[in-house]
Amino acid sequence: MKLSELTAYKDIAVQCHNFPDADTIACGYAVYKYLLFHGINAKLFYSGPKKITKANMLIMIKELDIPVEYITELDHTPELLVTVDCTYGESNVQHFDAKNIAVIDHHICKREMPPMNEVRSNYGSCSTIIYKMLLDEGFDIAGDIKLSTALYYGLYTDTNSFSEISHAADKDLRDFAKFDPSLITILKNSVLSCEEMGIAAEALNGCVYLNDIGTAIVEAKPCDPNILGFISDLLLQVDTVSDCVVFCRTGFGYKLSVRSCTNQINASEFVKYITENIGNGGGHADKAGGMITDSSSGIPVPELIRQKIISYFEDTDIYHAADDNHITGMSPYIKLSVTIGYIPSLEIVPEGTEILIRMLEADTTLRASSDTYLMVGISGEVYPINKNVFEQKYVPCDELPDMDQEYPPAVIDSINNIRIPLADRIKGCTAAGGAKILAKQLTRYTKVFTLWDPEHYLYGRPGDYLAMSANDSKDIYIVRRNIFEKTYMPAE
Ligand SMILES: [Mn+2]
Repeated sequence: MKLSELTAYKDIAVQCHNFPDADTIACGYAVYKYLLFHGINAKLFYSGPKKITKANMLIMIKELDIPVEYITELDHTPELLVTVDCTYGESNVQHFDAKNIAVIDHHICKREMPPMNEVRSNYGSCSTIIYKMLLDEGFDIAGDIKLSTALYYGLYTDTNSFSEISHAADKDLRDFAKFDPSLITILKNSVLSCEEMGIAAEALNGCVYLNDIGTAIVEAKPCDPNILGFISDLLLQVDTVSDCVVFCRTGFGYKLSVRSCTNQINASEFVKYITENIGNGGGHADKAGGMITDSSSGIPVPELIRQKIISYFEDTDIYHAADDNHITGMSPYIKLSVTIGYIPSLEIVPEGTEILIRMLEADTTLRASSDTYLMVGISGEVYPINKNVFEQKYVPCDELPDMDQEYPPAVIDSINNIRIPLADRIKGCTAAGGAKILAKQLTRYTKVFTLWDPEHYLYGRPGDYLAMSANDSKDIYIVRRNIFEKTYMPAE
């Protein structure tokens, strides 16, 4: 959906979820401002059993002049009702009749959606979705410090002070919003109430320590999600705890905060495992967060979380490449010659400029030089390559690579702080095919600590491939299923 589709209507109401948080209020404000810019005076509101009382929310609304109203009924049925950071019909959104519905949300929802919807469940905040939708309309938030501050704070609070950010689009909002720093400082320091500190204390008293696997589990009473991050950061400092999962019920289901201080467990992938098919999650190797929004299995969610934590340890095979791994059942495959992308770094920025490469899952930095080329793989992953190595391994071609990208890669010029999309600059090249490997499809979750990076593991899910160099049985690694199937074929 595009935001401009909303402007076909003139009588519009924008609804935030019940018990509003900063993200839903920021999103409502952004849609309100966008519509106002197009001459439409929308009604911005929230409903539910209770008016906002939290200090940070009251300050945000007052200082940013957000015209949000608390209502229990609408005086007429609007032509269009837009729900932001929530989905029409869900239990955390008070029901109002409307002639047409639009939904903008980042929570996974299995309900049937109205035709007008924009749901990106792997974004850390709904504010990020609206930020990107506004950019797509050429509506630059940089000129509106109040709106920028609102969206920035919406992302900040939904990602546990940015520590649980995973998506590249979230990083764009974090890095490019021109916010009001003194207001953000005030908001950051008025987020918890004395009651919530009591909830933290009570939750810590109820902590379950699974000493054989080094995991601590805590269920807190419903509270501000910031409390979860606070508890999990504290728990990780316990000598016997190497990872922890802290969660509480919210209006949407359950919110989780996960931490790890061991290289055996990547917190982001751990929370993705726990929430797989019932919610969403992500973040970094050490800090991550998630939501469980579907509790239709019949098992109470706290019990489900405990079961998933146990099965995560039981269902995973671990290989250390340096050990002798007697892997059986592998078959020979041949590498195909496929078209991928490349760009000489000097075609993006002048010599010597430090650039940050932003792709879906990670940022990397490098300095532009005549020797440095960027390669763009079939999943949109970007990595640097030395010009000489490039010329030995690849041949430029006229064809352009066929890439399906959820986040088209961009580089950020660190000196000027500008974002440069790469899509139009990518050229095609082909690698010589014919290399042989051995591989087998995984039936279990698998971690591989490779020879070249024993500190971090590669993670494979059932369906992905475990691969081994044909002439070195210690050179083992994981290839994701979609990449494997595009780049290898069974050898005769
Ligand atoms: Mn949100």
